[in-house]
Amino acid sequence: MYYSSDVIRKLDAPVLTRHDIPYNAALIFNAGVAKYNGKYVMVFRNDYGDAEAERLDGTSIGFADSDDGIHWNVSPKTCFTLRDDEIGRAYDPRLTVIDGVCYMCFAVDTKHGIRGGMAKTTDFENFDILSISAPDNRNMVLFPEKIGGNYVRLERPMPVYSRGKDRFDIWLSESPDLEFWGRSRLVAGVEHVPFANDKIGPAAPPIKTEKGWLTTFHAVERDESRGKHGWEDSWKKMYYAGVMLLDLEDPSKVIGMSKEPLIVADREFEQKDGFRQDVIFPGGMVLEDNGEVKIYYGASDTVECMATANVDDLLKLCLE
Ligand code: BMA
Repeated sequence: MYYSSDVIRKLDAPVLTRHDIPYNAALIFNAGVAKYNGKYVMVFRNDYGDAEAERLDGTSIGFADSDDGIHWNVSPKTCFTLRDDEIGRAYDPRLTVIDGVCYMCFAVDTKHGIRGGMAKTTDFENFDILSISAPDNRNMVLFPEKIGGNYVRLERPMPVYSRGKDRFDIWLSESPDLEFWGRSRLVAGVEHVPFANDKIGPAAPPIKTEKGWLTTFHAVERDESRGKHGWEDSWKKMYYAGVMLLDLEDPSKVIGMSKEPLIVADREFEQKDGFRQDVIFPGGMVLEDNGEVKIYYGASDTVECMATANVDDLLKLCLE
């Protein structure tokens, strides 16, 4: 049984729930957050339907902004939806700002597999899609600057044939233009994470520190003895957040990672309520000038939460 690390300070309540949304919303979670033009900006996943009846009808992405990163103003309309004959939905958005442009990575469910998409925007109303990967890949996060002349992203392909069900790992690819991606290499395998027995994947986009790129990741522990933990008949997975440090010049090299989870579902509303209980999924990490790191995470696939930690404490966890 794990608890959140001592370095983590959680807010007492979620920063965003379905009750804050001016349109149909059942589950609000797995948001991407960045600082942009003097404000905090958030894109969040909204699974809409009827939460009371535990029914979901579809997924959209909504937008909110904030002056302090805690209190959010939600836009009156959703900002991004993909749906056609082939594509079912876009979800789990992540944000990275490079040179005044906001890049949004997202997952795309299609009839022919799960793909990873990337788009750019400056106003959160108009999005240009730059690339959508081959299946099966998702959980993409873009680094906030070029490294060695190329854009770089972390990603999580799903190699079912060769790795067996759900033995998924964290990878990295490079691109000269955000459209063509290559030079792919492994960053960390699920077997390298002591608190995962199922799969791992990227979480929030990395932040730059003197010691390396600091980034959270999600780590999944499967427990076959678990029964009903949420809306479904059974939910056997627990999602923890971990933190790791990647080399500044070659971020496919892991300098170190936390030996225990960084954030665990240990609040009543993270463990006992919601669609899928015991799920923590960071999507945004903001480093403030005073060394505070704001970590935004979806909890129970139901609400969006925030915790803070000091950057030096996070680095220490990776280097211990
Ligand atoms: C993953 C994704 C996430 C979700 C998690 C737990 O496979 O669908 O969006 O948070 O499962 O349900």
